[in-house]
Parts: sequence; C-alpha cells; structure tokens
Amino acid sequence: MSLLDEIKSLQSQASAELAAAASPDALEAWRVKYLGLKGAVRAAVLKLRDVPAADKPSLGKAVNELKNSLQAAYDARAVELSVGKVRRGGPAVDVTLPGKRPAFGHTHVITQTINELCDVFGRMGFEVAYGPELEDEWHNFDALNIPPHHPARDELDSFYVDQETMLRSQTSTVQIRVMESRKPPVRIVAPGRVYRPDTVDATHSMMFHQIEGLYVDEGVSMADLKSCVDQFCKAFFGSDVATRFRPSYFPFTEPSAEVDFSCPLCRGAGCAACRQSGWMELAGCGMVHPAVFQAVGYDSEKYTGFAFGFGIERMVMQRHHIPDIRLLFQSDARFLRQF
Ligand code: 2NL
Repeated sequence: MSLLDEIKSLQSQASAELAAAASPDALEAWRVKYLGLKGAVRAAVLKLRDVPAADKPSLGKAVNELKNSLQAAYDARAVELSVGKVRRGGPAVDVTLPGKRPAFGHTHVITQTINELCDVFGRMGFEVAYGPELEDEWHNFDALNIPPHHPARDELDSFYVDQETMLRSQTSTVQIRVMESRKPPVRIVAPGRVYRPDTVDATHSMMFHQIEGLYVDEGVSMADLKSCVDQFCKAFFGSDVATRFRPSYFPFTEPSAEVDFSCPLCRGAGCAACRQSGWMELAGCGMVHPAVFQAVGYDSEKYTGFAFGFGIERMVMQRHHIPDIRLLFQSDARFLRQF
C-alpha cells in the first residue's frame, strides 16, 4: 500500500473508531493508538524518510493534515464525552469557582487631564467648545492676525491637505468659529488635537493637545486675565501655587505674556523637575488683539477680552514625571495602565 493510501485508510479507520469510543478509557486508548508517541500518526511521519524526495512535500502535507484532523476530532470528542458525563452527574458549571474578571480599558491619561481641565474651567464659568481639525487658512491664520508672510504660515510649519485646507496648528480656530457664530459675552475653553510638522523627539510630537481659553465682554481687563490664570493654577495644581507673568509676543494678543507657575514639587525652592528654577512654564496668553475682533465682526471699541493657550502633554508630563512625550502615543498598555 502506498503511504498516501495508508494515510487515507488511517483517516477513515480512526474516525470510525473515535465515533465508537464511548468512555473516557476508550477515548484514551484511541489517543494512544493514533496520536500517541508510538501511535499510527507518528509511524506515518517516520515513513516519510523513505519516500522519494519529489513526493516528500505532498506526502508531508497529507500526514500533517491527518494529524491536525485527528487532533481536532479528538478534542471535540473529549468535550462531548465530558459534557455527557457531567450531565449525567453534577451541574455542567461549577458555580463555586471564582469569576474571571473582564479586562476593562480606561481613559487615556491625556483624556483624563482634558476632562479635569474642562471641569475646573467649567466651575469658573467657561463652556467647552469643539471644532474641526481640518481647517482653512482664514480660521487658522488670517482671522488670528497672522499675515500672509508670517513665518508660521510657511508650508513647512503646517500640514497642508491642499492649497486651502490644513490640519489646524492651534485650537484658536475654534474660538474664531464661536465668535463668528455668536455675540459677546463669550467665555469658552477649546481643548483638542493640533498638528505641527516638528521633528519628533522627547518633547515634540507632530500631533499634540492644546486647551485654549477665551473670555470676551465689555470691560474685561488684564487684571481679569491674571486672576483667572492664577485661580486656575490654584484649583488645578494646589492652593499654595503661585503664578508669574513674563512679557511675550503673539500676533493675536496685545499685550502678550508667558505664564509660569511655582513648582508644586519643591514649592519654588528648586528641584530636578523644574530644573532648579523653582518655576514651570504653563501657558501663553494676552489681551485679544483688536484685529481679531474686527475679523469676526465684533466692535473692538466696545469689547475687550483675554485669551490663553497651553499644551496638555507638557502638563501631563510634569504631573506624572513622564520623561518622553512618545510614551503617551505608543499605546503600550503596560505604560498607560499606570495612570
Ligand atoms: C501659545 C499660547 C495662546 C491665544 C493662544 C487666542 C485666541 C484668540 C484670540 C487671541 Cl481667538 N488669542 N489664543 C492667545 C495667547 C496665547 O497660545 O503658545 N500659542 C502659540
């Protein structure tokens, strides 16, 4: 008999005998006979040595299929027999066994932080606003008083989809859209993803998250900006945290400032986290430039406002001592589970 015929007859013989095996002992005897170390399948494997080289691939495949098919049939029969046995005896399920806890996921640490930020600003009277991530140059640049030849408009500094469409590089776009759609007073925060073609390293990612705030009404002053930012820092980082403002420049605010808060770890004394300075950078901010109000059709003589924007990743990294921004986006559950 050729090996191929032998394989075929083994298959039908084994199947018939398996169907007839009606007890665990008979099943075990079947397993030893066909799948055991000295069983029929093993014998067929050994015979492969003696077949002509040209036939080896096809015969090897046939033996392998036989083995897999018999193993699957054995597994299925084992379940049938044990279920039958248990049905005749006790319950099919041991209800006294401890349950298997399902693996729950949880919100990403960035989402957690955004939720917390929206919560704090919500208590301070800010609504949360969202807008599209694909934007036009009007909302990303022109309306924000960023003129056509400003370096930030260079193709390299934004992800363009086509001539007019780009991934937003800041969430100010949302604030422009809200101002275009309603009259003051406006008090909103806009969290979300923004995109800049930076070279990726430990502190830069081409996609990151920002939250920007905007408050517009009659009589809003720089004092309101300072107290708002200071109150926010005390609510978010701790009541003993102090803030300081340094002069800065943004096209969309005048005057403009950078905000630092006293290092919550060393309380300003200087430590590794604040690089011995006692301060950590938080945000850019300022009084909304009159040109921005004019762009959205607000009367810049009647209304004033302040705005601020900060990066959420930096804040998350400061808070949780995360040394590399890439850890936040690599989706390694062993890392993310910690937060
Ligand atoms: C930063 C900090 C900032 C704003 C964002 C803003 C929005 C409108 C009008 C005026 Cl609609 N300003 N947002 C203001 C100051 C700073 O972000 O580092 N940006 C590059």
